[in-house]
Amino acid sequence: MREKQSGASAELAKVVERVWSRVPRYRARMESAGVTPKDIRGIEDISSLPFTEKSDLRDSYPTGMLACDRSEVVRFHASSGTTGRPTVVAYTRNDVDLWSEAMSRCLSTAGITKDDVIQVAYGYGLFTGGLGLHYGGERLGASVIPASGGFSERQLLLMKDLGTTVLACTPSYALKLSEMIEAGDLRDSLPLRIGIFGAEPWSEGLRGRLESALGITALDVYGLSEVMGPGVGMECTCKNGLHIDDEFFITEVIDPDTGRVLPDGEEGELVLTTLGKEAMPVIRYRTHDITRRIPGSCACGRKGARIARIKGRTDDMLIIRGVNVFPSQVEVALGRVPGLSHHYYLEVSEMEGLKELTVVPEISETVSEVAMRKLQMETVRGLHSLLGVRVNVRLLEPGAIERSEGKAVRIRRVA
Ligand code: DLL
Repeated sequence: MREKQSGASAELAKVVERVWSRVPRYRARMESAGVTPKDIRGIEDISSLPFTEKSDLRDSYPTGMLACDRSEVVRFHASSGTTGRPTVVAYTRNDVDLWSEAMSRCLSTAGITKDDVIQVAYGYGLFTGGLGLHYGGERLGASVIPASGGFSERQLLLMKDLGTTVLACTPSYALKLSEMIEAGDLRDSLPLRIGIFGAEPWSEGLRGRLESALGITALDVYGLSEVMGPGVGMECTCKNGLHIDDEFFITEVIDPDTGRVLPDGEEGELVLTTLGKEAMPVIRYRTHDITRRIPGSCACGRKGARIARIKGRTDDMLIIRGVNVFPSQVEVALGRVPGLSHHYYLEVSEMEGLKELTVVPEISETVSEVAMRKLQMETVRGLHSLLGVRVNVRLLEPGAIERSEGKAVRIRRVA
């Protein structure tokens, strides 16, 4: 453990030196904070370093943050974001190798072995999900099916004919596939055993739904393109937080308003520093994802940092009549109301500067008008007691919400 610590300290010093000498934006930021690489003697010095923001990457579009020679780049990915230019990220050959290793370790953490058949139904392309899972699976020696997202009938055919044991996709797409599997009564013909679900927030309620519909262990995988892609955090079968490999990442949780580092156990914004990356290392990258570091060690015996399931993003937080509301809390509340289907979205309107929230869930089967009214009341009550604020509810008939094949769009803004 001591050795590993000092290894991480040396790696931190290396990455700081690398960006200082190669990326003018990092150097300028560090100079104005009065820090030089010499000041970084160990991990404990990390808090003297300035934060990095997504806007740093966006403003240096496309490759202003490169910390290697342009000719050493072997791959680009990009995340679209909701507005403006995409954020481009780059990888050297060693970076792709490191990513494959990190992802492969995550798959092992999930209990996957070389004997598994992994169907990767995350999108392939600029999004890091498909290729990230793909390379990790191959590194592990498993058989990988690069199905990508969509073409759901074909997904089911591949699952059956190639004997898929691991399904990797967004939880919302897994929900769509699980409905098709149920409708076609196909479960018994599929050897599925594990789901690797992530790229968007999801709840324990949805985990239960997917596990029972698919007869699998459903595990949470976390990552973001600016830091690497999928493979930053992974749940083990204890399902008690996501393990983060401290050979590759340093994790901190900060108060998003003040930037103060919070003690383990306290909820705040996750900040990540990469170790070993060459093309686009990040120093104290503000993810805007809300979580906490879980103190103590996991029952599985793995050492290193563990974070709680991501609760949401600071920028997805809605303030409804003064109360902070996250889409993930809505999902938790809806999951507790029998008769709802796990498909939902939030409609946000604004009147005279005040936000109004309408929660729009889908019911799981058509019911009488009386039963519908009862369901409506239960949903309103359930949301009120969990969120602490009264919100509007509009129930939709089964199948009314379009099924997502990638990340679900949960928030719809209406005039
Ligand atoms: O979503 C990488 C990924 C692919 C992760 C496949 C897991 C599986 P981006 O498109 O850059 O990268 O989006 C990153 O998605 O900052 C979180 O807000 C959210 N996110 C990712 N994983 C989870 C998760 C990929 N397990 C952003 N739970 C992140 C909640 C997640 N949110």
